[in-house]
Amino acid sequence: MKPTVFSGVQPSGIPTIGNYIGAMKGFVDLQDDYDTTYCIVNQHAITVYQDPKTLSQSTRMIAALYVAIGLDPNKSIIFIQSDVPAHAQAAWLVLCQTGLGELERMTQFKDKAQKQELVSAGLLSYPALMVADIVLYDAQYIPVGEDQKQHLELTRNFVDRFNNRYGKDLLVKPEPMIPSSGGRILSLQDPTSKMSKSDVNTRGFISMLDEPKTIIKKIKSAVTDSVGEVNYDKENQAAISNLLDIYSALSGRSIDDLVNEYHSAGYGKFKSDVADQVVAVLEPIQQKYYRLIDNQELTDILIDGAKAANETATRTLSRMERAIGLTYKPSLYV
Ligand code: ATP
Ligand code: LTN
Repeated sequence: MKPTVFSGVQPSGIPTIGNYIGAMKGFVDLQDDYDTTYCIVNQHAITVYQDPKTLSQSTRMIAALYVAIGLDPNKSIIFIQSDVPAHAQAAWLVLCQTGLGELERMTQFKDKAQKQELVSAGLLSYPALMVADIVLYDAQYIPVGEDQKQHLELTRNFVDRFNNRYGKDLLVKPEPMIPSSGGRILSLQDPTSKMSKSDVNTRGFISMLDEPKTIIKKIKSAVTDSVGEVNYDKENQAAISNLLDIYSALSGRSIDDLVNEYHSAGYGKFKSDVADQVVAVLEPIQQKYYRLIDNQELTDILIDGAKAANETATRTLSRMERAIGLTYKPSLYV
C-alpha cells in the first residue's frame, strides 16, 4: 500500500505562483508514489465573507487549475469539500477536543482577524476543520507552504490527544511536507510579507492566470535593493532572494547555479529572465485551464472525486463517532 497524502487550496481568489511553488507543484510530483487526495476547501474560504457567485466560480477554477497543472484523476482523488458532509461533521468532534487557547494562538488567525470587521467564530475554529480534512483520509503526508506548519502541529497534537483518550492508533498522525526552498514566496512589493492571493495590492502577486504581459510588468516593477548584485541573502537582499527562489523552483536549476550566472548581470537582465521563466511555466497551464473550465469533463471528475472521497471520509467519521460513544443501539427503540 502506498503512503497517503492529502492537501487543499482555498477558493479565496486566483492561486498565485506562491501557492503553485509552495504547494500545488508538489501535489503533482507525489501522484505516482503516494495515494493522493486533493481538495478544494471551499468551507475554509467562507471563514471570511465571500461573494456567493464569485465563490462558486473560484471553486470550479481551482478544480480546473488542479487538472491543468497535471493532476490526473486516474491517479488522484480531486473533490470539493462541501460535497463531502463528513468534513463539517468531523470538525465538530475535533472542536470539542481542542482548547480555545490553542486556537487563539494561531498566527494566521491573529493576522486575518486584524483585517476583518466581523471576526467570525468560524475564522477562529478554522484549524479544526483542517484537522478534520486531514484525519478523515488517514493522511500521512501533507504538502503545504511554510505558513501551514503551525496548523499541522495542532493536528499532530489533536491526534495524540484523541488516540490517548479513545484508543491507540485510531487516527493517523500526519507530517508536513514543506519544500526546502520556495515554501514561503514573498510579495513582490513587500518582501516582509508572504505573497497572498487575497492581497489588495495586485502588483504584489502573480496569479496563475495573469497574462504574459502582466507577468513581465509585475516582475519588472518588483522592489529590489541598492546592492546591485544578485546574491542569495534572505536577510539583506530579501527581494532578490525571493526572485531567485521563484526562478529556481520553476526552472529546476539550483540557487548556486543561478547566482553564478546572474551575480554581475544587472537586475534588469535578471528580472527579464525570471519573467520569461514564469511565462514559460504558466502558458501551457493556462491553455489547458481554458480548455477545461467550461467542459463537462471537469464536472465528471468532481462527481467521481466526491463519490470516492465520501466513501473514505464516512468510514473514518464512523470510526471516530464509535470511539467517542456517539452510537446508540437501535434495538432499544423498538
Ligand atoms: P489567502 O492568501 O487567501 O489567505 P492562501 O493562499 O494563504 O490564502 P491557500 O489557498 O489555502 O491559502 O494556500 C494553499 C497552499 O499554498 C497552502 O499549502 C499554503 O501553505 C501555500 N501557500 C500560500 N501562500 C504561499 C506562499 N506565499 N509561498 C508558498 N506557499 C504558499
Ligand atoms: N488551511 C490551508 C488550506 C487547507 C489545507 C487543508 C491544507 C485546508 N485544509 C488540509 C492541507 C491539508 C491554508 O489556509 N492554506
